[in-house]
Amino acid sequence: MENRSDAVDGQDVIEGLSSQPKFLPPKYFYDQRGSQLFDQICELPEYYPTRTETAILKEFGGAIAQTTGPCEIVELGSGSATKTRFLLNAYQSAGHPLRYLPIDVSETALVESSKQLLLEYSALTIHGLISTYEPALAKLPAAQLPARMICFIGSTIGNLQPHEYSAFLDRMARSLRPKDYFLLGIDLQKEVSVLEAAYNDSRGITAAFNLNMLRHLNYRFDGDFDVDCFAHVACYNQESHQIEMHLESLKAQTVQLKALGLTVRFASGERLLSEISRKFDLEKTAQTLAARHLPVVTTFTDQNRWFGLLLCQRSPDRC
Ligand code: AVI
Repeated sequence: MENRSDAVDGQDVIEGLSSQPKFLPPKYFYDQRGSQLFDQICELPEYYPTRTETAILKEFGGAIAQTTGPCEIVELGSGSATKTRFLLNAYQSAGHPLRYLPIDVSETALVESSKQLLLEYSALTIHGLISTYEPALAKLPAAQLPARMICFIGSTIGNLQPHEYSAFLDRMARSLRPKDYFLLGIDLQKEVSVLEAAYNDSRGITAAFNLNMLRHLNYRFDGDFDVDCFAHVACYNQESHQIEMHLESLKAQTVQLKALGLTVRFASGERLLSEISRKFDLEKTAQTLAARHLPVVTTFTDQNRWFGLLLCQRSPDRC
């Protein structure tokens, strides 16, 4: 297990809360409570992405293993590696060697899931990296199998801002050798009512997840956000094709984050953007990937075309 996590000093919080309109990076959702709430979101009847992508992986894992042949599986944001098991099962059934390189910022999640996987798959070798994506991709260890497949599933790519998305795809292309694979999970554009229900669930779990970010900031930066004075708001922006999740201030208030030396004023009704979740078009995404030396080899989707899993293969650079 290698630790390459980068130091976090809250500079991004200062920047986001000093901007107009205010924003916060979605990484602050994920303290221990936030990760638990996210796991609960994945089980909600309204939140279709997880179960839809899982069903796609279950159905087409064999086709993926057949296309790539023996290859090591790198996973960005591996978490509890629940969905990964469908890939490992498929590679095992195909008689391919099992080598897995999970990358996650949470040491606990990485160690616990790796221990569990090693119990379940006797032929598996694991090289874990405790890291954010960028440093991990920049320094992946030398491949030990003929090919490598980097997986970025769960539509986490949808939480990147457009400029981060472009930079991420460029970095991905640089991290892969020609003929290596990139497996990308994307949530697709669909009826607004389905999308908005997924981020406004009837049990209020998504609201608790959103508001927990403020508790996390209080803990981390000695803050005094009164969580009861903010409300969860999530709506679909049809022009940008993205869910926008906000924390709305329920009154005029001042908040301090002592560890950052920061005082922030909120007007009544002022919204702070806590997350975007972009919804993609299959054909346009394939064009973007092809332009980045990552042409799509096979597209897997569900019957409703609600979620897409794109298997891309790194093309050689042309001079
Ligand atoms: C992690 N990510 C893909 C989730 C999403 O759907 O954008 C995060 C999430 N936010 C609210 N619900 C789920």
